[in-house]
Amino acid sequence: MDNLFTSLHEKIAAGQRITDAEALALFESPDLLAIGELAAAANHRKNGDRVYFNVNRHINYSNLCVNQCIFCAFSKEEGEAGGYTLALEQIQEKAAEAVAAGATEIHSVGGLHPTLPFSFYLEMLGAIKEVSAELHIKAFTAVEIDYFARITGKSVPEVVAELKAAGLGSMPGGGAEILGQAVRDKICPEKISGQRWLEVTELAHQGGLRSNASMLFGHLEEFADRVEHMRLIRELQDRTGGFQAFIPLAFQPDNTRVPGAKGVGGVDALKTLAISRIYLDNFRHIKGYWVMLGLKIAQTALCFGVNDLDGTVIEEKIGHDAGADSPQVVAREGIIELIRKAGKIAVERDTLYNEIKVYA
Ligand code: V47
Ligand code: SF4
Repeated sequence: MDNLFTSLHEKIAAGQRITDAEALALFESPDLLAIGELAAAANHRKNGDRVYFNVNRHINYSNLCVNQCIFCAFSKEEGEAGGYTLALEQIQEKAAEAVAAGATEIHSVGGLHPTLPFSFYLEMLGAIKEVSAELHIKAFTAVEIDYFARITGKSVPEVVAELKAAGLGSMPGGGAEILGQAVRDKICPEKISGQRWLEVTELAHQGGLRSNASMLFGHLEEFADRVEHMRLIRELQDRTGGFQAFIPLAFQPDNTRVPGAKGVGGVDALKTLAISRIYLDNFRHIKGYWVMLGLKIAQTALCFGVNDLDGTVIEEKIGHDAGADSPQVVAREGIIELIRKAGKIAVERDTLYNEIKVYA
């Protein structure tokens, strides 16, 4: 084991890539602090002491979904109690609220809606831009983009071009879950395959959209599935360079149908974030999404290779419907405080990581 850490320290100092076998050995190692040290060193080479966040707002336009992923507590079937679809005016109200709170980004995703036409999504983008042309809209995962292509009969590049023309700025990283098909068959059998998620994302990058990549961990997957997932993501990033951040999402078990579901422990969360930092040498940013991690682990993760805390969020549904006990919103000052108390420099960024303000 000691040999593992000595050789990995050398690799990281030389900016070299670690292998799948080494990543797996890290997952199997009990030495959280040694893993954290490697990750912190890898992060420091890329980002120094800077930790990024943005001021944003989530708008989940609808929770109706034709899929039934067993880890999802957010989606409802048509006609089921609790199902909703926002009207364009409601979306505009939420966007206006975001602007008033100083937001630079709207993060918008929804289920795969049984009946809404593609024109709704184009109109939604236009309606948000009408509120403020300055707002960056990060919306629609690769799963939704694939669905739009299917309901319209258009190609993915056509769908991407139309969404861009209507105001889409970039794509969030959802829908990746675990890309390996054996796990997908168990947790989200109706969802597009991992291969298709990669293909749609590659086409979106080629069409000029940046995106993120997420990994849902802590359900039925093994460590080897996490490593395979990161390998597929790393390979795609080698081809396109279109990813901005990697986001390990800690599974929240309440109201889900994952057999034997338990929450993710702090050690597993920190280890997974740290290993992703070490393994994904071609990613500049690792995002600690505080909604799923909780604020305390998200802050601690800043000493374990994480350099981005996402945003102020406001009204998050996907994690909270599944029992996340983090707050609904953290104000700009709250995020800055978390970062400062971890001994780091808080930097407000826009969605594309242009620096807006450094809180020295
Ligand atoms: O794809 C669903 C996950 C994702 C649960 O790109 C769950 O900046 C935990 O991708 N427990 C959507 N996770 C969220 C997402 C995201 C969030 C923040 C920022 C960005 C970004 C992307 O949430 C889904 C799925 O993987 N999810 N159910 C659950 N029970
Ligand atoms: Fe639908 Fe997405 Fe939930 Fe799966 S994770 S059921 S695709 S909303």
